[in-house]
Amino acid sequence: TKYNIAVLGATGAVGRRIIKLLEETSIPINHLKLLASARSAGTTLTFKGQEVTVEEATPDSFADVALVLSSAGGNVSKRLLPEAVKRGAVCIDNTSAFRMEEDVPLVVPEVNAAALKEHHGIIANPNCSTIQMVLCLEPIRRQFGLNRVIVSTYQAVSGAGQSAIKELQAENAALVNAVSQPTPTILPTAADRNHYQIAGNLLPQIDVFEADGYSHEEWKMIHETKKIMLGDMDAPELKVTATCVRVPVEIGHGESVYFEVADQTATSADIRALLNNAPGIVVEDDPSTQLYPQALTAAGRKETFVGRIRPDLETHGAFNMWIVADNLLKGAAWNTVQIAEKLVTQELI
Ligand code: A2P
Ligand code: 11C
Repeated sequence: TKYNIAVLGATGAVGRRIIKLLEETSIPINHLKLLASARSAGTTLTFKGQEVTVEEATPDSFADVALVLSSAGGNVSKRLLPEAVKRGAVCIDNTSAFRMEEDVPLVVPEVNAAALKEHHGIIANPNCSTIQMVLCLEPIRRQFGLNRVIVSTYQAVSGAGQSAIKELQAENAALVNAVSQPTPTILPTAADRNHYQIAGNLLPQIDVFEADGYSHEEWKMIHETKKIMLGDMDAPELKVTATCVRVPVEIGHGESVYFEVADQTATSADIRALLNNAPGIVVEDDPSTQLYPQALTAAGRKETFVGRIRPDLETHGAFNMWIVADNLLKGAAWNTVQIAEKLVTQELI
C-alpha cells in the first residue's frame, strides 16, 4: 500500500521539518498534500526536488487522505481534525488540543508505542519539553523505579513558532546595531496580553498561567509525563514539579532534571550505562573534557542528548542530569514522523 499523506501547518517551523523528514521516511507515499491557512495558499514548498503547491486547509482537504501530520495550532486542530477523522484519516496532532482525552494516545515511541493500538483516529504528540524528559526518565523508571522529578527548563523561542524566531532575530539585530528595540508582539506567548523582549533576557512564562500560579507549559510537563509513563495524567505515585523558562536561543530546549529513584542501590554509573543503551539517546558526559549537551550541537539532530549525570550529594537515591534536544525535531516533527512510521509498520492505519 502507498499512502496519501497531508501535512497540516506545512509552512510552519514544525511543518517544514515534517516535510523534510518525510523525504527520508520508510513510509510508502502515494501523494503528499501540503495544507496551511488561506494566507499561504498558492505558494510552493519543495518535496523530493519537486515543487508542491500549498492549499488552504478545509474539511474536504482530507477526502482520500490516510494520514494527517498536524502542526497548525490548537484551534485549527480542534476545528479540522475531527473532520479528517470523519473522512477516514488517522491524525497525529502536535498541539495540546486532544492530549488529555481518554481515548487519545499520547505517545513517545521509545516509551509507550504500545498505546498506539488504542487509537480512535487521533494520536497526540506530546509537548516538546515533555518528550525529551520522558525519553530519558523512562529507562531509569523501568530499572530503578521513580518517585519524584523536579525540572527547570531553558526553552528556545522556536517552541513558539516561526514568528517568535523572527522576533528574537529582530531584537538581537537592534541590540547589535544599538538602535531602539522593536515592540515585542509574540513572546512570552501570543495568547497573553503583555509581550516582553527576549533578547538579552529570560522569561519565566511559557504559555498562559493557570489559576494555581503554574504556567500551562508547567502543567503540561507534570500531567503529560504521568500520562505517558504511567497511563494516568494524575498518577499519584510519581511526583513531578516544573519551572519553565524561555531563553534567547533559537533552537534546542535544555532541562535541568532532579530525580529520586526507588532503588537506593542505583549509582550514576548505572544510570549513565542505562541511558547509553537506550534508543534515541546520546550520552555526552565527561567533565574532564568539558563534554556536555549544548543547544548549538543538538540543533538539527534527531537524538536527545544527556549529560552532567551526578548524584545529589546529600539525598541518597537522588540525581541530577542535563538534557538537550532539538525541540522542532524530537520535540515535534521527528516524534510525529516516528509515530507515523510505527502506525504503518504495526498496521494501525
Ligand atoms: P500559514 O503559514 O499560512 O499562516 P508556526 O508554528 O511556525 O507559527 O506555524 C503555524 C502553521 O500553522 C503555519 O503553517 C500556518 O500557516 C498554519 N496555520 C495557521 N493558521 C491556520 C489556519 N487557520 N488553517 C490552516 N493552517 C493554519
Ligand atoms: C514551547 N513547548 O516551547 C512549547 C511549544 O503544547 O505543543 C509546544 C506547545 C505544545 O513554546
